[in-house]
Amino acid sequence: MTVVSINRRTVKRLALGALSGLLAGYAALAAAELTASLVRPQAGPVTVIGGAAIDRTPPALKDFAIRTFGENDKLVLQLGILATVGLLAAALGMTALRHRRTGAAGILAFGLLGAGAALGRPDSAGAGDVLPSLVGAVAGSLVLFLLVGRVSGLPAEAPTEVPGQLSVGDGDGDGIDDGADASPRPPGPWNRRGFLVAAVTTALAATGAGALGRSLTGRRGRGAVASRAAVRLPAPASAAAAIPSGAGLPIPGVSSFTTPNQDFYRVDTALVVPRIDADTWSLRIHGKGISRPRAYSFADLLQRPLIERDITLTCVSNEVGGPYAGSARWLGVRLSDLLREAGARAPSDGGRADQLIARSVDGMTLGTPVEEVLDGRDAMLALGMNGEPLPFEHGFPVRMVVPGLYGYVSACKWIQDIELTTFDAYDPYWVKRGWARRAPVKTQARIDTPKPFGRVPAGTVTVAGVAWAQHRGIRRVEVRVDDGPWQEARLAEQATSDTWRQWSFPWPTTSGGHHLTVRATDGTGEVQTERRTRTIPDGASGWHSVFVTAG
Ligand SMILES: Nc1nc2c(c(=O)[nH]1)N[C@H]1C(S)=C(S)[C@@H](COP(=O)(O)O)O[C@H]1N2
Ligand SMILES: [Mo]
Repeated sequence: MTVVSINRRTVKRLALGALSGLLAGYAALAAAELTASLVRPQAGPVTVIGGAAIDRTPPALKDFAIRTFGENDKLVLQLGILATVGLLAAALGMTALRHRRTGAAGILAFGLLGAGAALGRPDSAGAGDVLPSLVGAVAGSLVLFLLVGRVSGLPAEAPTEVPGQLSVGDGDGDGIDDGADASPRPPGPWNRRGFLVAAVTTALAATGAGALGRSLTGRRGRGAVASRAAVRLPAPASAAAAIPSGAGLPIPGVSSFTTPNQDFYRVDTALVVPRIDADTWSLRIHGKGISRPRAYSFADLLQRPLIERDITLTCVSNEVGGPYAGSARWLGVRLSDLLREAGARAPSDGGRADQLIARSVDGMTLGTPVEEVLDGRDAMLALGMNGEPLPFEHGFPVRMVVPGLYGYVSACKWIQDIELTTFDAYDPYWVKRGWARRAPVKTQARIDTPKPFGRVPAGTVTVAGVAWAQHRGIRRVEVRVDDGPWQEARLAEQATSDTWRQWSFPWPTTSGGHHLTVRATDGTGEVQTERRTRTIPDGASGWHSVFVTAG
């Protein structure tokens, strides 16, 4: 026996150990997802660990992820978790070659971690949530135990392969060394066929379990899909003002005045989009100063007089020039009506509560100033978005929309509870993570065209984009070429002060590279600040600038 062949044998053993680990990990996840489909899809280990990871992500890393992966951030996170699980499983598989019980126990330990994460989720439905992780771990450790048992016949060092030798194992007749790791014993023969059969069986069974789980989960959401399909949105009692024909400029590359639902940006922490059956949904309103707490069904809200408004929504995580802004026509119930009926009063009117906490079915909490909700602006519980029921991604059946405030302090999707409290008494989700308690939208102008580092032809080029300062409106937009003077851009008509406003600027180019910079002035006359700030704690500020080459 040469050194080379010993190494090759060792490598083969390790590879088979790693493969056993990977298959065990795969079986564990598949069994877990199947169990989750029966218990609660959101309780699956990848989802709960992903959720726990999101909750613990430092703001800087979250911003990096949003910047780098955009709306694929959740996909990247899930792939990262799968890759980590794969690596750990392979390592446990190799460990199990020598210490079979340790390997299997390792998988069980990860199952306990998953179960702990499941219990710690804010939307945890209780003890049943631990089942997916635990069932998965038991399945995984059994698979590992079994597969590694078949590999143990392949010796790492001793050249004991004797054709026709009978299985020796540990004497219990299964040819498997399943205990007393320390005491050396003659290994059984390498059972290639046995391993192969077990490995393929595991892979097939896991794939089947996973597919079954996915289809059961899909079926679970069917009630919600049907309830959404059955929604007939009534005509509003107070229709939105017609959008002036001059509000949308016919310039290629400019964000359309109304953002179609399928293009609307999405920012949330939900790894699984909640699919709520509108027929069983209800919303509770209670808390400080609410003398008549009550619950509303979806039908209750639909029967009320509805308002329809064009409102632009912006995310606090939007970088200067970033994509997280969109405008839609929302249909909903005036939130101030519901609150006043329940007995609420604005702090300026002697009300004791200054913060409204909105809670979603997935455990998210958002804190909105009560004063703003009651100050006459069109704060609403939206049921419709651009003429259809809310898409699931955007909060079906009901979400909040408050003009002028960043989404994280106002726009609760999948809302199920409204509680009046004080800023002193309670910090919602993002505030606990370092973001500001109060966050009115900052004035921003964005160059949509030309694109950064683009090439433009010689002659006059149309520079254009959108500007927003929700609830204050946009009074002026100016463009600067390189270090030249500020020149006034042409403004599209303003629909309302709650929507963004398009602008354009004819730029007579000179050949070469140029910096184009834009700034807006809001309806109060305040010029957008040049001072660059990060998104945290209360939104990015500074001027948007693009570099383009002309000629
Ligand atoms: N339940 C829930 N609601 C939420 C969030 C969330 O993570 N969960 N994110 C908020 C944030 S940060 C923003 S900017 C808006 C985005 O709404 P959209 O995804 O419909 O554009 O939703 C808000 N509502
Ligand atoms: Mo946001």
